[in-house]
Parts: sequence; structure tokens; C-alpha cells
Amino acid sequence: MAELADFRTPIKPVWCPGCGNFGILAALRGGLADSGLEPHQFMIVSGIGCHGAVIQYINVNGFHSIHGRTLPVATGIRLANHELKVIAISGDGDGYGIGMGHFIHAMRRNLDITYIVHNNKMYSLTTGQTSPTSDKGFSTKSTPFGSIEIAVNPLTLALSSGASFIARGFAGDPPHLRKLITEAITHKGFSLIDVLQPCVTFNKVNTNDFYKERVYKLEDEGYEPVDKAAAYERAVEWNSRVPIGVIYKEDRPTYEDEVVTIQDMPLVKRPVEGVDITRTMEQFM
Ligand SMILES: Cc1ncc(C[n+]2csc(CCOP(=O)(O)OP(=O)(O)O)c2C)c(N)n1
Repeated sequence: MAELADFRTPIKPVWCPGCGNFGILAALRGGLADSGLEPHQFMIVSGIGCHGAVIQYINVNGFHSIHGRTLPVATGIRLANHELKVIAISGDGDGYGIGMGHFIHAMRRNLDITYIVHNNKMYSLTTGQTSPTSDKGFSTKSTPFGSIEIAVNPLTLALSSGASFIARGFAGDPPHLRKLITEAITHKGFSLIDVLQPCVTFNKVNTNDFYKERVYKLEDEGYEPVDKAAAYERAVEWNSRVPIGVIYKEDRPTYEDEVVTIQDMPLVKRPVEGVDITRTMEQFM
């Protein structure tokens, strides 16, 4: 069985010292190891942003996609070979900004994909502009007088779009996030983990201390993630208390379950000998 060390690469992360991405990377490696699968069984797709480099630091199959397109790439991979465990990784700008349409459609399809979003509530790779999760009034170099837009709530959006596993993690608590990641990988269906990720360089409001003072674990309160109405109540909580843990979970058929042409075997395993593509090729000549 694969061990934690099998998921490491010799490449050293280039993130800023103290970046929340280090905690997420440690949790992700641990979550992959705990799932009981081998490195070659995973495919990780990352997007554009500071988080995007993550695939270089994990020893599994990887694809660095373009801005906002992690989910369509992950969808294609999953439908071509649904024996692969597919994990898509985005930043909040990548996933909830340019990738927003894909996010909603992937959830309503309930593809069996794990989606981890490094949510630092701003664009960091491009040196600190507002993102869709920046709070109203948040001041950045693109909004020096404070953002005048309200923030997107990824959790309520996921609840209304049909994601079948919805959780929030915190980069400052890697052991807890590790468990969430293993649970999400094991879940059959679309799983979202929105991860609170302090950006030590550009976000001076949502710092590690900001979260440490506020986060509480849903499971510590005996919360059961089965009731959608109760999940909405927790999902909108963003004041002196901020919940982390599994907010909602349900079992329903995945997209792959309902695509009849891949029921007997993955598309990549279909024999291609005897398939004549001459007529199709002629149309492109
Ligand atoms: C189509 C496209 N638009 C814009 C950019 C520029 N760009 C690169 S990274 C980035 C922001 C990334 O922010 P986020 O997804 O929140 O990730 P973070 O860097 O905060 O981890 C932007 C706007 C790009 N590379 N491609």
C-alpha cells in the first residue's frame, strides 16, 4: 500500500513563507495516502494562480490547465477514464470567477470529482486584486476605496446547485483538512471542499489569527450534515464564528452512473481496431 512518502516529489514549493498553501499541500498528500489508493490511480488538475503549482509537489498524474478551466478538463478526463480518481484544484479567482459557470454545471451533473478550492479571498498570483469571495468593503490595489460588490458564498451556491458533498476546511488545521479530503475522495459524487487559506502577503484581514479566533468544528457540536435547511444556516454563518467540517452530504446517482456508453468499460479501454475513421478524416482534409 502506498505511504505518505510515495506522494512527495523532490521539487521545493515556491510559495511565500507562511502561505496557507503549505498546510493544504500537507493535508492533500495525507488525504491521498489515507484513501488507500496508489499514486497512479489519481489524476490532479490544477488551474492558474498560486495554488496551480501544487501538481508539481505531488507524485500523481497531473495536468496544469488554463485559468478557470480545471473542471471542464477534469470532466473530460473522468469521462474518458472513470477508473481514475480525479481531483480538481482551483483558487477562488480561478474557480469562482472565470470558472464559475463550469462550477455550477459540474455540481448539478454530480460528476464523481473532488474539487478543492484554495480560498484566500483575493487574487494573489497577480499581486492582490479582489476576487468573487472578497468581502464588501475589502480594500485592495484594484479597489483602494473598498470593494462595492457583495461576496459570492461558495457553500450556499453548492447547496443550491446540487453538489452531493459540501465541506469547508482551514489551511491552519491540516489534520482536520486531511480527514475532509479523504472523506471527499471516498464520497461517490461531486465533492466541494472550500478551504480558508490565509494569504500572508496580500490579505491583511483574513489572517491565520483571524481564522484561529473564529473557526469551530461542526462535528464538535454533534452536527449531522444531512439536512439541507440546517446546512444553509451553517453555510451563511460568517461572524464571530465560522464553521469548518462537512456541511452537507447526500447519496444520489453520479453522472457516470447514467452515461450508458461507459457502463461496461471506460472509454479508454474500448478496442479501436476495426474502427474506420476514414470518412471522418476526409471531412477535415
Ligand atoms: C484567461 C486569463 N485571465 C487572467 C489571467 C491572469 N491571472 C493569472 S493568475 C490570476 C489570479 C488567480 O487568483 P486565484 O485563482 O484566486 O489564485 P491565487 O493566486 O490567489 O491562488 C489571474 C487573474 C490569466 N492567466 N488567464
